[in-house]
Amino acid sequence: GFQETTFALIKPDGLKNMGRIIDMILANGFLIKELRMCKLSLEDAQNFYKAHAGKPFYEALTQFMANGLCVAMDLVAENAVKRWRTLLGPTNSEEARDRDPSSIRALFGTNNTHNACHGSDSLENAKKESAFFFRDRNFGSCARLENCTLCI
Ligand code: YYY
Ligand code: MG
Repeated sequence: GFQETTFALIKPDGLKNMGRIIDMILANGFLIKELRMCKLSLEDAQNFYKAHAGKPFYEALTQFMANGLCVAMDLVAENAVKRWRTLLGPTNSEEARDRDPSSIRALFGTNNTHNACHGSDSLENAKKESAFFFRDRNFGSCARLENCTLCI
């Protein structure tokens, strides 16, 4: 099968479990192609979740996302989009604890808003979300890793 890249974000409530979350990412066979810690402005958070603008949870969600550090990652694997969302589990962490107790949201999330991590829902959105978080990435001649094959 083909390798694909999805976009993952550890949300502010997940940061304290960053090590355990990255352990699970690696144990499940993903490569981490890009990783950066960052803080979203409220405007960034509103833009990231613009598909949910107007919903009753939008205000609380965007305030929460802008209220601490996030960790943005590009994850590479076969069927990465689907496999990362499966590893995340259901959106609501309380529901995740019933339906998929070994999922990331079951283990590290709290409720329907504070759910530890984000995962893109399509390849198209993964490209858009990654482009936003890694927009100043140095394409082409990456000097960080010698003989690195990830930037092809
Ligand atoms: O893609 P996913 O994150 O699993 O769920 P979405 O339905 O796209 O919602 C995005 C984000 O919004 C979710 O991760 C938490 C928050 N949210 C919420 O606070 N309350 C809801 N009832 C639904 C979603
Ligand atoms: Mg979504």
